[in-house]
Amino acid sequence: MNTEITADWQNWIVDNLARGCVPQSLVEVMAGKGFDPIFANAIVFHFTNVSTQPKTVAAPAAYVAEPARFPMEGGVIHTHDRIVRVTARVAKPIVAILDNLLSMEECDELVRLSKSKLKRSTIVDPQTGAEEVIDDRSSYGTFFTVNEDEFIARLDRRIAEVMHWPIENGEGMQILNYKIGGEYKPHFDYFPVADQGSQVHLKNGGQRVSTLVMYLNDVDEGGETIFPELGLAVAPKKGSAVYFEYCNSQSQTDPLTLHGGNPVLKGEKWIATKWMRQGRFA
Ligand code: PD2
Ligand code: ZN
Repeated sequence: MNTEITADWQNWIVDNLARGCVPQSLVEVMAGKGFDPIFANAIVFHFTNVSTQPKTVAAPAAYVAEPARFPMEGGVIHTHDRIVRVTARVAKPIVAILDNLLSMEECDELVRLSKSKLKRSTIVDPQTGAEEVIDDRSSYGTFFTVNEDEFIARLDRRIAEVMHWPIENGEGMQILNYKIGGEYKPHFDYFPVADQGSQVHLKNGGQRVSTLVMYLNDVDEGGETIFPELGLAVAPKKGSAVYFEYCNSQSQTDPLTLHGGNPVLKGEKWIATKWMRQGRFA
């Protein structure tokens, strides 16, 4: 299936949007010509954000909020093996704080299994798509593959139930460790479609749609997960988690989900993160 876009196709999209064609109709034509529909969606909606009038500056198309995948009422989520409590929610963007997601023993086991495998964390270079080490992300991390063993499979199943999204759309669980001063400056977890470097990552499973950050220890001081647009700071608490979602059915992404990890001031910080994709992630 085609996930490359030539200059001719880009011109075709821009011209048709300028003529007033409905974006969805362009996606359908592209899908009929062999393009991956998720990719076609992302590209067409990217160009809806770009001015087609040379002398006017078009306001970017605002993110259109849709009904949440995550339940926006009720205090508990019954998973196959554990009752998880929802202790706080934000509606715009969709954010939820969860308690009792992992047991103390599960947190300790994830840390124990990861300790000897840690490597400096990377980010995706916006131009090339290559994984790069930068000062903005000073953690050490490692990944488990989905359903790697019985223990991880049980957690992956519980996490998918909490995120209300198929287990096979999830990337492998990532474990991160921050020492004193370690931080992750504010960023988006989704891949900006306008960045050339995003294209290679969008090919496998499409866009990221939601994130679950799980806290594996209590941090003595600092290390909060922050949402600067909301003025929200979530303090790490062993076994708890913060969930947020940011991609709608039109592949638009929600910039209000800008978030980061504050520097650790005392002690260290261990987290597990799960990212969900639009489609199956291989
Ligand atoms: O460590 C965190 O709290 C954090 C904050 C923001 C982790 C991530 N993002 C991430 O791994 O994407
Ligand atoms: Zn993040």
